[in-house]
Amino acid sequence: MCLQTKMVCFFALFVIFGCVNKVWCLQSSCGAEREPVAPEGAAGCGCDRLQRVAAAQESVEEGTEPPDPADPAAKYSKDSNGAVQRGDANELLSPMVYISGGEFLMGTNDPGIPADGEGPQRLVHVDSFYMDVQEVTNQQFQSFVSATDYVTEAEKFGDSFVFEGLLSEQVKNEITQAVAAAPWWLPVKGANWKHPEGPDSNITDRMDHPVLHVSWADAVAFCSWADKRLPTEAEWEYACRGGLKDRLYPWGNKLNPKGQHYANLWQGDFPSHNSAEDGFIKSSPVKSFPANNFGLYDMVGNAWEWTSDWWTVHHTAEQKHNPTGPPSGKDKVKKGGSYMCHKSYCYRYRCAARSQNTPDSSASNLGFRCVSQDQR
Ligand SMILES: *[C@@H]1O[C@H](CO)[C@@H](O)[C@H](O)[C@H]1NC(C)=O
Ligand SMILES: [Ca+2]
Ligand SMILES: [Ca+2]
Repeated sequence: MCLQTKMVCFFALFVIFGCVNKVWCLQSSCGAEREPVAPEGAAGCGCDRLQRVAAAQESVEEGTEPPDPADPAAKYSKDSNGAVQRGDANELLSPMVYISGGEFLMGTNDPGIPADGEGPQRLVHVDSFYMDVQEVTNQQFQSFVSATDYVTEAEKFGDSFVFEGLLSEQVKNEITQAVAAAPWWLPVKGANWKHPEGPDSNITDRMDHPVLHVSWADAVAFCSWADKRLPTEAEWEYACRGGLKDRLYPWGNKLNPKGQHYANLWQGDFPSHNSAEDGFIKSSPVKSFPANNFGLYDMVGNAWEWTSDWWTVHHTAEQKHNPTGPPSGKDKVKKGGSYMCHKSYCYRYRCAARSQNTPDSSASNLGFRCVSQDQR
């Protein structure tokens, strides 16, 4: 029933690794029918409810290494891993732009999805920083892995979430346990950054696309290796807005100025029909759409982007200086929406929009970019 058009499902998705034979155990429930343009708390593109419940060590399948609990930032930082040659990789790292610090209005008093904690609007100051002009690409992540032998969490867990519409019939047929309330998200064995739609897929033709299926710790490890870090949510949003005040998108308030597409989103009906009017059914090469005023590409759309902040929906109008989010939490904040976002289900391709995932989550529409205090 959840597949019926114009029905938005509430669902919670718990992936429990402690089950017999590490079966994916899923609980879900559907809410009542809702107005599709006001999808508060909705699954959206299913973007926000995917989560792994961290595996207890003994429940991990035999022969599988449990995820490394060590701080990935410490393990892969330049200081602690001085033997790693970054010289060659340096040329492959993303160019960065200088983001001159200042004040901006963070969040919105006219939230598209109130349950996400988009408001209230508050005056925020961020110091200057540098930001990757693009999402981290497969090519760049490949150079990191080559230099460090890093293994992502999805590779350790042995699976990752893939949007059903991207899967081959063969892969789909092998998945016995679908997510009832979110049939478009499937846990696919062998899906990871090198195999975005499962073992029968690869990234050979996608080296300039954003790396996907990376957990928060994977993103932190990459940025540390590059001598960078993840942006705070405030830095990310300040950068997204590109100096424009209180606008919806990085380029203004109109989604398609002059009939042009400014981001890789979803056109058509989600999740059944993707017309790909913007040219792309799934991820696109980075920089396929115009940059904002700061020279940043794909801030909304293409891949969701991890930030360093823990998730909370409780904000005040109080002025803030370089906010870093709550000191702890369960989920990390991600920003910008993805190629799966459509207004009816995931109106989250706005600068003020936000969503969350547990740090060990990975999916076929979630990536990141890095920032740094100094020029890299
Ligand atoms: C990658 O996938 C394409 C089809 O998507 C296939 O033609 C090609 O052989 C694959 N390459 C490798 C190295 O597996
Ligand atoms: Ca698209
Ligand atoms: Ca993006």
